[in-house]
Amino acid sequence: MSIAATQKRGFGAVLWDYLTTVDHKKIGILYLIGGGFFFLIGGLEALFVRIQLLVPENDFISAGFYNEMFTMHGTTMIFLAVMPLLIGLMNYIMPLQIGARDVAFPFLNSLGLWLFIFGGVLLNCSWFLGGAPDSGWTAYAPLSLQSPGHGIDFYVMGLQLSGAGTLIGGINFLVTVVTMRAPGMTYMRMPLFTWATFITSVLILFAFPALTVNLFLLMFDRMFGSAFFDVALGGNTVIWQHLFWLFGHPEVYILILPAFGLFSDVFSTFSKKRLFGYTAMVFATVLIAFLGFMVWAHHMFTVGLGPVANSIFAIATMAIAVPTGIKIFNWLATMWGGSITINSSMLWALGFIPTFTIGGMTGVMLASAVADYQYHDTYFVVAHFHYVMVGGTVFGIMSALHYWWPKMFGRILHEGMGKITFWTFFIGFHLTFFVQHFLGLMGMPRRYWVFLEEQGLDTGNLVSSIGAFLMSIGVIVFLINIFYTIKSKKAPADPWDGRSLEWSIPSPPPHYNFKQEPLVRGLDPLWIEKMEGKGKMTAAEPLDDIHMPNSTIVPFIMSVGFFIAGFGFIYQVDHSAWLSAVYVGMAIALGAMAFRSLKDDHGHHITKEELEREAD
Ligand code: HEM
Ligand SMILES: [Cu+2]
Repeated sequence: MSIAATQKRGFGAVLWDYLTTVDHKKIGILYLIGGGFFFLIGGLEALFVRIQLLVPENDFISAGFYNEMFTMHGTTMIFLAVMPLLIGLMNYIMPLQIGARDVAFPFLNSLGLWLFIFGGVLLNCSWFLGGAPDSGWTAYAPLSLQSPGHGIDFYVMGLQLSGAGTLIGGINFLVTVVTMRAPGMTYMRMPLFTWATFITSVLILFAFPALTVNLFLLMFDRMFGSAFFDVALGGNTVIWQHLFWLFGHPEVYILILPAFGLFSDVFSTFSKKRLFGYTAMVFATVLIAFLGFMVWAHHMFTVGLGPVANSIFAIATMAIAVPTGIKIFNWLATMWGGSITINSSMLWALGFIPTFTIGGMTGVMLASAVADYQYHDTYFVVAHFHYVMVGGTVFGIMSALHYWWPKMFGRILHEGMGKITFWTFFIGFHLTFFVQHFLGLMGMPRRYWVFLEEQGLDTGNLVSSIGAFLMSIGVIVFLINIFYTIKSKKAPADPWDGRSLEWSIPSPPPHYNFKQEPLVRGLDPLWIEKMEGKGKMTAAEPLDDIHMPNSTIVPFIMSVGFFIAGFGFIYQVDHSAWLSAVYVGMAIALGAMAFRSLKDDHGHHITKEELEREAD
């Protein structure tokens, strides 16, 4: 594709461009659209739950449907909404921050995206085909073994596909950071968001295989008559829990570390100061990631592992508060004495600090094994994890969107609407979840369909549901903001007086990102050049032809193949004729792989002449 192709094109051409793209920026946008779509679905599911719990003994939805709602809400939010939104941001921004022209494996990047999309679609097909999964996002055996219908089978196949996509994406980011940094971009000069992407990728690399294996075991148990989790046949149900949380606990750090990285960039940009304690921040990130793998059994205190195991896991869990505390203090110290701008992006970052701190404190409470016998499976836990996951990750995503929107779409989001979004969501959030701590302490169990009249739970639940609607209003204002902004005036390359490399190129960037790779001379490279009066990056190479990968439809077709095979695996239990779908689907996927392996594709060059014609 040449530069001239950026003129107006028809809808079909744009669609084809996005289906075949291997450009990390377009893939990032597709992740944002996909994740955003599933965020709305997951939000709708949460509203169903909250409407059902609006008043005591409500019969708005049936008990079975309620189970499907909270299961799909949790599953969707974690796997299909928040994680893809983060991966979208990482995909778009990280290569720009290290001065790269793309990720290391553009083809795989596209494959990861389409596997996520088709996995998510497969999972949600269950709504229309006889019922969604209903044994919680954790799908504990034996509950998940005994769940009738195909809901859990959709869970298994859908998550297997999108999980494979995530694993592929993580490996890609890892290799990109290791091999594609611009000259001078040493590890200790990388922005914290890039560091977080790097460490998050390591977590994905080690955590997701545990999920993959677990899903395979459940698949064999449900579809092919094995008995890994079936106690009656000599299996062990606790194995599911161990493998699930061996994945599941690191997963929450996969969700929170990118947000930590983003906040570090935002605080330093809008305080006009170098990040306080940069080295400590990097090591705290690494330490949190490491400890994240050591604490999975804090989800299993009540299983009966015994006092020794419980104590070890309790102490290890509490230890995570130390590096997290270091981070909180460093963010505060970054703002200390800085010249602070409070805009929409910064508001989310400021709102994050107290909110996440509350989540951290309830986390330490839950880490106390003895106390957890009381809290376990009550609304206290629901309050805790929403404080960290919404107060940390969703706030982070919102901050990031306001911060990088001009870079990604060339438009600045409307400040007034941005502030309305923040305040309605922030107040709604605390209304929803703060009271849940007390509902939990009063004994309201998690995942229950109704509560009774005289239990004293009415007011709390009412407040909680009202808060959820307030949050929805915030989200709607944000959507209006997006559409409103399409027509606003173009954003400059560097609207926030930024410090890192992504602000040194036009908004949105050309598809090759950097005309010439920049020379990095320290942390906050763009800021260094500004301080020395140059204002722009020095090139590390002469202007020359740029080598770029070609677009391809093959990853899309490969994912369609796996999607078809997924249906085959699910329904072959009912009738062996469905095995043909397995064969057809796998043939498509393997055929696409063979095609990819056998056909040489050397990419294309953007010539020096074309680059020279392009104005700065
Ligand atoms: C922003 C608005 C949100 C609202 C109003 C909301 C509300 C709820 C409610 C009412 C439940 C059911 C509790 C129960 O009865 O067990 C729930 C469960 C859950 N939520 Fe959310 N939530 C929101 C966002 C999120 C986000 C962003 C995430 C993840 C990143 C998330 C993850 C979960 C999980 C994992 C569960 C547990 C599901 C299960 O028990 O299997 N939620 N949420
Ligand atoms: Cu955990």
